[in-house]
Amino acid sequence: MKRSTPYLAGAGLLTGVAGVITAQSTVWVLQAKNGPVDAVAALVRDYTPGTVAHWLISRVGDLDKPLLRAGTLIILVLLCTWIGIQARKRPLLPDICYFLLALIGLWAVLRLPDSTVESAMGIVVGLITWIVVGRMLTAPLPGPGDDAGSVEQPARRAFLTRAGAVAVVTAGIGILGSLQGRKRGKVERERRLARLPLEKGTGSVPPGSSLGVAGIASWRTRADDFYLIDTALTPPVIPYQEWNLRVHGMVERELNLTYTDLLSRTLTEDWVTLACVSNEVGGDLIGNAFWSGVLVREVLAQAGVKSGADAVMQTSADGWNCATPLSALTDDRNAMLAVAMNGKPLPVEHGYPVRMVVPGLYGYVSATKWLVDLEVTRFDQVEAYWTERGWSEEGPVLTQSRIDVPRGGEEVEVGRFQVGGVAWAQHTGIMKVEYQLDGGSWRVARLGAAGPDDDTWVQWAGSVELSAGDHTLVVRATDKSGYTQTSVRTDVLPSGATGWHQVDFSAT
Ligand SMILES: Nc1nc2c(c(=O)[nH]1)N[C@H]1C(S)=C(S)[C@@H](COP(=O)(O)O)O[C@H]1N2
Ligand SMILES: [Mo]
Repeated sequence: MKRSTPYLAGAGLLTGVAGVITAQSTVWVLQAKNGPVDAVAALVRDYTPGTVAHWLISRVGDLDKPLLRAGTLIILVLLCTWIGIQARKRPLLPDICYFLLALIGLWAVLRLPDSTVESAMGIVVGLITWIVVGRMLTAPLPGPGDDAGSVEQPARRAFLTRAGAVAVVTAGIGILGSLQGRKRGKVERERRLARLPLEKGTGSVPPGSSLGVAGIASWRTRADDFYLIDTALTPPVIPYQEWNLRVHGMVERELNLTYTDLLSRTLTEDWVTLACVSNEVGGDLIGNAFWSGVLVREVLAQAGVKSGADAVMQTSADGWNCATPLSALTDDRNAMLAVAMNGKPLPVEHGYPVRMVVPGLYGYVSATKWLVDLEVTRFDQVEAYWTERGWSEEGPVLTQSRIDVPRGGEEVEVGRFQVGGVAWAQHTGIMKVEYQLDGGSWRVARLGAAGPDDDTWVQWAGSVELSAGDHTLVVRATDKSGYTQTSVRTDVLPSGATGWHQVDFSAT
């Protein structure tokens, strides 16, 4: 045995462990099902011949699961140790082996029915860790051509420094990952068990809001399907007991509200369509949900807004902020501190425990998730996250319409064909939607019902007669202020995209 062998073995072992820890931490933090360790253990369980498995279980009783996990880990770590020993002799071997092991891991995860993309993310992170850490640790060690493979200073020092750093960093990641995972688990339990004092619960969908055309976005967006936009790498996880909202700035009385304070007030419940300013024409960064929460204007009235104020700076637990026109929070549009989405406590990703929902404004100036601070102020005294980055100060939602059927590039049958989609002008309301086939005359679409106060999108539908060949469908909406969407296409920056949505498709 060459004297470098123990070092290489150590490098392999440490690499193996580091990858398992980063992979598992990723899954903890993302709160995904089926971490890599358990998934591979399940794979081993399922492919162990029944008689052997039965015999083993009868021997070890209740310990079968911990032993299965430990056994899987020991085999993996032994393999990784061997990979380390081979690393300098066969330079390609480590990467190939890590790749194959990751493939097995991926298979183990994806074969389980309740796995998600997040479950697989752990494997990807683990593989990257293996490849990077494996190189880092073996690089300082002598290769086969070097002086009989003995490890002299400074190679030894370099190796030990790197190994120490890897050990400390991975231990840190593991501890943080498991803490974050545990906190998230606790919050998910608390969300599941919460009984909010909601009168209308999940809210009933207004009659006639759905036109029954297959392919149009469902009028109510399920929380799972609702678009997600934020700057948080991992969402803040805030148990409701720890949540607190400070209301301060240009007010007569500073307020500090707890979650229980909020729930003891009368809750407003309302359908509101939320949209992102970065939504391209035809894009899907928009969703409609039934929200429940406390009216912001009641909270502001209690605090007593001083004259001269025209803005409210909202800050999230993760430091993100936005400035909202005071008038939009105090007028009749029922801006709310929302605690529920579609009748359930807000999902963590959508701002649990409390977020702001303001009908008619884009999310980046209004819809703060994980909201913890409201400062009544003046626009000329503040700059917020997105306005600092070139987006406009005020963010009213622009009147827009989208074609959902047909999809771009779709091939449909010749003859009569139902087209449709959605249109929105939150808090103004959609008056009319028109569609145009192949540059012909504009035809008026059928409209579905909107939610109360016109704070929601509407579905639209129409029918066209299709000949064989390529076709183009265009849509435009007119809102209740009488404004018809301009055909001029503008970029989403700085205040939202304008222009008509157009879809090219063909009929055969
Ligand atoms: N804390 C926080 N809140 C935020 C954001 C953010 O980055 N951080 N993004 C905003 C933007 S740009 C939009 S469009 C909406 C999106 O809300 P959703 O992810 O629940 O759909 O949240 C808003 N609230
Ligand atoms: Mo957004």
